[in-house]
Amino acid sequence: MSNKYAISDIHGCLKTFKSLLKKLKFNKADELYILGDFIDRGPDSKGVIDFIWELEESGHSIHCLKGNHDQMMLDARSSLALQRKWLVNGGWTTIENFNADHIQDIETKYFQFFEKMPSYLEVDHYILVHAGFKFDMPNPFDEFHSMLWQRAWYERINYQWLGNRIIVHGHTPTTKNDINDMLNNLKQNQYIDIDSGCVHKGKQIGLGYLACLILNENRLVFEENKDF
Ligand SMILES: [Mn+2]
Repeated sequence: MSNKYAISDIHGCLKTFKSLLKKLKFNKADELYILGDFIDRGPDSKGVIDFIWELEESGHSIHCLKGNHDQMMLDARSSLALQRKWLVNGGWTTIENFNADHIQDIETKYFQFFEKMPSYLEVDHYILVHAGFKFDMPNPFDEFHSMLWQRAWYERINYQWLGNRIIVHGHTPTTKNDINDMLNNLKQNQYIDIDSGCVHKGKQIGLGYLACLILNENRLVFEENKDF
């Protein structure tokens, strides 16, 4: 039995990520899709990336999409203003976690990991993306900024373009109850946000979970934050 799993917004919460994979019994026959925001705010961003590499080296299939935080870390190299933007949005924790004084101290392989990531993926009848789409484009797949940053796009979905596909995304922290509701309405609405605000534990009731959508079963599994 092999499964296709979608997870988003790990944000350096390595213990929770490991614990969720254990709960899922993630194995080499499965496919894991991670919808971006691997880093920032949580305690072990470096560890999350190293662990993904370890899993890949041992023969697991993992497909990674880029999130806005991953892009902010890439952009932080190009100007001081962009570096500041990243640092105040959780990048400080990441720099410290890498034991670095400056972004230049972080090994190139971590930047390359993000650089080669696509912004969306189509898997069966699912479209996987970090944030969302700009639906007034003739082809929403052409607009990269929205795929990393867009919020509140549900009202503007172009269902003619979408056809029978379902959009799975992260980016906007959403309570466990609201995510469960979205799963129940999946057939009509054709979208689901699987960012259960793992790193935002304690900020609002219903946040503080790492969620997984099992694509082949249309079933959700939640793991409570184990990192703090
Ligand atoms: Mn995020």
